[in-house]
Parts: sequence; structure tokens; C-alpha cells
Amino acid sequence: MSADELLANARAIVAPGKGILAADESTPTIKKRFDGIGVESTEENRRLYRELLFTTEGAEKYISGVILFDETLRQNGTDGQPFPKVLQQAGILPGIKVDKGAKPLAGAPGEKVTEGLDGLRERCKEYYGLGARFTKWRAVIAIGDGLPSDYCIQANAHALARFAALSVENGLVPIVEPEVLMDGAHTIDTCFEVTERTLREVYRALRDQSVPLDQTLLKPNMVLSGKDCPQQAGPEEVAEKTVACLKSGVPEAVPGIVFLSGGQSDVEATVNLNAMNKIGGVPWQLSFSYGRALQAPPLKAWGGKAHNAAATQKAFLHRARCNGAARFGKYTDALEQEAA
Ligand code: 5MM
Repeated sequence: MSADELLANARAIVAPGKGILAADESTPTIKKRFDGIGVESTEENRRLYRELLFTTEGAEKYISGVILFDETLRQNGTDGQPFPKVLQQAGILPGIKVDKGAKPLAGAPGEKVTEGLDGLRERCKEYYGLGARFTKWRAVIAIGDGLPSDYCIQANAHALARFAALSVENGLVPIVEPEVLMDGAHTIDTCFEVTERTLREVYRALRDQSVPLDQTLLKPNMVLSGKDCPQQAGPEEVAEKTVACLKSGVPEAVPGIVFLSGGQSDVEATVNLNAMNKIGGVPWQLSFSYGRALQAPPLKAWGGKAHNAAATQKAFLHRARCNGAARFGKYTDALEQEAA
């Protein structure tokens, strides 16, 4: 596999003004989302909904890549074209979630480790053949009484590095996602400390396993106050602390950082990304790889009804456009109020 292809794809994913749509919800998660709008989670409904997102005209101006779930990578659009082809034709890179989910970590009550390394080499080869050009693996780190343990951080970092090495070996740009959860009443400073510890450990593992960092991307949480913390930090503090934390934990060789939204509202996720890009002065592109923060409005607009197709795509395009502007620190209230 050529390093040039990986480098070019990594850079294309974080091209200025663009970011990623995370549409890789596993079957139980998409069911939860569909339950929220009263739609049955059948394979056909999942296909129909995702097709609306993938065929939104103009989204390619702001969306460089889409993370798919295994089922979606193998589905076709209504015109019979496989989804990866539909995306490629729009100039969007198809990606694939390759982890098999976070499972209880033996010997560490309340903590999880992400599984899915067995057979990953073969799956990567198949996914490349099906058109995927990047992969994603999500580790979850919970903050709590005495948590996270070093053991949990190390176990997840080791798995993330093995995933990354296998992806690169097979021509796929790995998106390394260590998510420090926002659940809990902890302060933003605790989130800073845990995120910094996690990032340092992740990059130690990646280096130990000789992963070429310039062919990878990082998908971290922003540094935020815990959801139940009485003192919620505003966007300037979030941006300042997130950028400082990244500077302390992420090597310069990494071409880009694509944040997850992690339960922030759609507007909050855009405002915070915008504030970070206003600060600037970092060696990486600061971009987005949002699931909920890009999909909440279109999902609501859709409601499972074919006659809502135009409204669904309009809502999606609007969020993509707002986040595209946030990539340059140029998102404004006026833009938020504008129809797509
Ligand atoms: C879209 O949600 C993804 C899939 O989650 P499950 O495996 O639990 O179904 C998730 O990996 C996502 O890519 C990231 O967590 C970012 O999504 P958010 O919604 O936090 O921006």
C-alpha cells in the first residue's frame, strides 16, 4: 500500500472548510435514534434515511468523508449504486467503523475496553475492496470516583494502536477515537487532566507500535465541564482549554483533529469548534466528525416520512454549512438563522 495514498487521503479528509459526517451508528444505536422519532428501525428505513444524507446536493462543499457501519457499506442507493460509489461520485470519501464496541474490562469495575481486533486485517482488506478509504475505532473513558484507572487507559490505547497499525498496513487512514465521556458532575479541569493523560498514553502506544502519525487522524472529545457539573464552562474557556490540552498531548505530525460532539447540542458543537478555530495557531487542522450534532435536526425533520425528504436534506445541509464556516472561525448567529 502506498504511503502517498494514505497521506493524500488523510489531508483530503481535513481539507479546509470540510469535515466528517459520522453515520456509523451500530444497529442498537440507530434503533435508539429512530425510537426517538417514532420510526421502526428496519434495514430499509435505515437505508432510506442514510440515502437522504448521502445524496444531499451541496453537502460535498462541507463534508469530506462519511463514516459508515458495516451494513451501510454494503447497501445500495435507490438507483442501484453501492453507497461507497454514491459518496465517491460526490467527491466524498467513504470510511468504516471497524470496532465491535466497548465491553466491560475484566478486573476494572465500571470501565470498558473496545473489542474487534480479531480478524481485523482481513476485514480491512475487504473494506478497502468495497471502497472504504479510512477506518474508525472508538474507545470510551469514563470519569468517576477514582476513574479512569491507568489500566483502562493503557488497555484502550494499546487496542487503538493495534487498530491503527492494521489500518495503515491495508491502505486505510485510521481515525483514532479516545472519547472521554462528558457524563458526570466533574469540572472542566478534571476533563482536561483525564483527556491529557489519555492522549499522552494513546500517542505513546502509537509510537511503540510504529504507526506513521502523518497517516492518521485523531477524533477526541472537547475539554468540557461534566454534564451535571453546576458550573458549565462557556465556549471561550472550552476552546482555550481544549487547544491547550491538545498542544500538550498530540504530536505535530498528526495532520488533523476531527472532534466528536459527544452529547453537546448541535449549536454548542458548532460554537465550540468555531471558538477553537478563532484561536488558531496550532499545527493541525481543527475539524469535526459529528454524529448527533449533524444528524439531530435532519432526523427530526425526516420523521420517517418520504414527503419530508427535502426538509431533511435542507436541515442537514444547514448544519454542514455552519460547521464548514466554523472550520474557519467564521460561524455567526446570522448564518445560524439563515435557511440552508
Ligand atoms: C454516530 O455514533 C457512532 C456510533 O456509535 P455506536 O457504535 O455506539 O453505535 C460513534 O462512534 C460516533 O462516530 C462518535 O461517537 C461521534 O458521534 P457523536 O454523536 O458523539 O458526535
